[in-house]
Amino acid sequence: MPKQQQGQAGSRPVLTDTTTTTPNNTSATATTPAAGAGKGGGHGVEAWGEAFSFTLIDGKVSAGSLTLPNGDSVTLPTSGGVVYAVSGSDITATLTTGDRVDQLRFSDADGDGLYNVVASSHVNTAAPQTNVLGFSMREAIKVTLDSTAADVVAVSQVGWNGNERVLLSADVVPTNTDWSVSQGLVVETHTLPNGSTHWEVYRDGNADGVYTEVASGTGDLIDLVGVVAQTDAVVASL
Ligand SMILES: [Ca+2]
Ligand SMILES: [Ca+2]
Repeated sequence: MPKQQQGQAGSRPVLTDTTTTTPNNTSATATTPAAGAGKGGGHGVEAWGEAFSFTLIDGKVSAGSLTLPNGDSVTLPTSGGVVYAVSGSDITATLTTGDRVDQLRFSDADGDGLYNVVASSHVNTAAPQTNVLGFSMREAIKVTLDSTAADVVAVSQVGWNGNERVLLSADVVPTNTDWSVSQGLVVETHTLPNGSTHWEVYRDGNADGVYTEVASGTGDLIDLVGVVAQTDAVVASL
């Protein structure tokens, strides 16, 4: 496995998708958001390493930049809906649009003024999009919980056409994927060989046993109470 380091020019911050111009050396995957990007899809953000700088005035972010591997500097958006919050050595950038909330958390743990991305997330706050036949196109899984609803016993991925693929059962036990339940949500966590994590959160708002993906990200798991609140408005569609 090649190391995921500076060379991944195709990966850039999710938050720049809608608010900045595309860096001149991005590749075909440049606009791929963490959303539904598949296994490991969000790790590109972390792959930049300590490449982010911020200017703080009175404890607030007034400017930010990303230094590309070739030395060029890309200005990070500080308007257009992106909101920065500073907490200790962490800076969180949040972009809220009509159908999703994207967040990146930067950290400068060693205090050298350069930040890396330690977590990313996005929450789908709208009802799933449907295809021409009216079926949901959002990822959905059929989940069996144990008798106390405290643990996940079985999971299968269900397509709108009725196809099912077993992801977890007595016979199918993936070694790099953990399933858990919390706040009534089902959480799938993949751990890569390098120790980084990618997670997805599912909610069964209409209690039909099929959980719809409502959030995904990398690094520390998102606050699940917040995910519940952010998806309550469309709970019947999940
Ligand atoms: Ca640093
Ligand atoms: Ca459901």
